[in-house]
Amino acid sequence: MSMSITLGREDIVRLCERIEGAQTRAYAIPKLTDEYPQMTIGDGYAVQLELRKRFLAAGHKQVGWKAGLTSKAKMIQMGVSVPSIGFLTDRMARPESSAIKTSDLVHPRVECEVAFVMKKTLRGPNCTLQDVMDATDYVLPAVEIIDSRFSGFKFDLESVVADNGSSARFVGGGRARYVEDIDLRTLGVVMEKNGEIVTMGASAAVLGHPAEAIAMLVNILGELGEELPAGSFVMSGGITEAVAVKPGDSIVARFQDLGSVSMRFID
Ligand code: OOG
Ligand code: MG
Repeated sequence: MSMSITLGREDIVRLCERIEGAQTRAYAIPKLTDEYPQMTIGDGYAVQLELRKRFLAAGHKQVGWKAGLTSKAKMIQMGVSVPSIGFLTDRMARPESSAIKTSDLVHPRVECEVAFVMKKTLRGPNCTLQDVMDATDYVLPAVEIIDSRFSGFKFDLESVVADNGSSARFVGGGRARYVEDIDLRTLGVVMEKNGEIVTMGASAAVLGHPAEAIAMLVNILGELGEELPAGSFVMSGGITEAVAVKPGDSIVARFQDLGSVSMRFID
């Protein structure tokens, strides 16, 4: 993965403003590589960093990170075969069982993920699954509401990284567990929409073990010169493909050993 930055400062700021406009005012834009076909993954992360700095300057608080495109189901659904990372802020968090507005989103989709809360700071390179297990305080079930800002939910890795990995909202809940008390690799998950099962899977779908996705995230952060601080809330990536939602829909994600997470969607 090339983390080299080829775009000049003006282009990075320009692309950041384009993404920020689409995110905060909920409209779709063409993928960035249509205009910048040469842009690299490093350029995508430079745009994401610019976006994070703007949100933090505006008073948003970063609560953690997310790994994306870490399961085969997601890679196939999106046509991208390399995982990505993005940042999570307090403004994206929603309480369990809440009504989530869709009018400030473009075309939301929901996905089931295992979330980790860290008790030790981790740094790449060479962060391993075992390092992650040792540094984890507890895990909990989560639903991520992703919302690509790109038309038709179609993008490439460079563009989706700049768009902060389609991050929009997330809901944590259910029952928090210590990693030593469960088998994190074989957790089954079932997602219901309006009372019907729409997708299901097992946590091993995420790089063989969700902690592997957190190790990958720490190693990407290392390449970007950053660490994963203790206290971070980290999502390991959708286990199944993402499911589109619209006003009126209700979602229940049932996780083996971790309880369930639910929410409904309104206009
Ligand atoms: C990119 C975000 C992927 C996941 O869990 O795989 C992601 C996308 O699919 O829009 O959050
Ligand atoms: Mg996700």
